[in-house]
Amino acid sequence: MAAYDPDNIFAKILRGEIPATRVYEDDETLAFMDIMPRSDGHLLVIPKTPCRNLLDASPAQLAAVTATVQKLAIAVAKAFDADGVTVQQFNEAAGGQEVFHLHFHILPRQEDVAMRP
Ligand code: DGP
Repeated sequence: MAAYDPDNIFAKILRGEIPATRVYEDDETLAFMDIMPRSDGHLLVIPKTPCRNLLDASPAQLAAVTATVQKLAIAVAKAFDADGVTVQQFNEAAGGQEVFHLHFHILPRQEDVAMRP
């Protein structure tokens, strides 16, 4: 597995070098809107510390990120009056990962509405 690249897009968002619509932040995690939403309310949750993906995560990073994922999945489901929530996470290019900083997708879902590609 390649090393963590500190110039990945999400690291730049963390440093405030590129803009993002931030929706939640605590000491260990940040959440912001996905720039290419596949459902209304599509969020991304990331750790504030360097981590390439799940295969590279420490137990502490994972605990912090998944706690935020659960908190925001509940909040966004309520905010969007969702019928369900899809949580997705990709690892390495072969696993569908495009940005190499650990992130979880939170996608509020409605009955009979397909996720956009
Ligand atoms: P993946 O690594 O396959 O989970 O996809 C990365 C996701 O990150 C994809 O849904 C689009 C989103 N994304 C890519 N660049 C940016 C960006 O500059 N800002 C924001 N907010 N989201 C981005």
